[in-house]
Amino acid sequence: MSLKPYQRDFIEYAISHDILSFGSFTLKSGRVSPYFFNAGKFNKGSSLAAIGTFYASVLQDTGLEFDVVFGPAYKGIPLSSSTVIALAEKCNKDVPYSFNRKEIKDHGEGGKIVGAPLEGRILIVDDVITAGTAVRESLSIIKECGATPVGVVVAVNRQEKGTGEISAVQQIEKDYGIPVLSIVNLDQIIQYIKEQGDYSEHLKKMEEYRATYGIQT
Ligand code: OMP
Repeated sequence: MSLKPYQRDFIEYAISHDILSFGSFTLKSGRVSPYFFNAGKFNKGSSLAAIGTFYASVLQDTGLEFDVVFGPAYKGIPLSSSTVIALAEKCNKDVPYSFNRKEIKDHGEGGKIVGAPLEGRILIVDDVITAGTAVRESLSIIKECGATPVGVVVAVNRQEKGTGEISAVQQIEKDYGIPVLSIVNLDQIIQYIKEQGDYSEHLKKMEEYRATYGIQT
């Protein structure tokens, strides 16, 4: 399967800005990975504009319908805000958005959710799915508010096993009956590396990692 132009642009952007890097990284799950995607490095105006446009491209590509975008604290907050800006500016779609506080505020306006009320069909915008823990937390926040999650979009789907033999993404799709979209997945990153040849020293480690923690596709 060939990479779409926006997927290729995304991988090139992420590598050239050191957002996607290669080496040895211990993940939240305890797995030691030969690559890491650090969304915290979308740390200036032009980067936020770029990442918002990449998310908007996936959403346009898939045509998923939703009423409100939800950005989980912390990294999902700037990602979801830049996504709704890109949807308004590039797709003529003015979508409300909100995010959660990690700490409950008991004064002023109070509460856990900031921004638009979490009502109707909710799309989660987050950075990465590995074992799916972060996304499951967001799904329970949305359900607690009485709203309906209709999908998740992440920048990178690492295509790793969850607790069983199927991937964390497949498990979420099965448990919640919603699609999990991504700008790119691990297979597409590996495909890009193969095509370029520039990162060949990382290829073997990436493939070994996929063989250990990935799923059979
Ligand atoms: P899970 O909760 O296991 O799905 O891991 C996803 C979270 O891990 C992300 O929201 C990040 O906080 C972090 N992470 C990255 O940011 N980039 C990666 O490449 C891998 C991870 C990770 O620790 O798995």
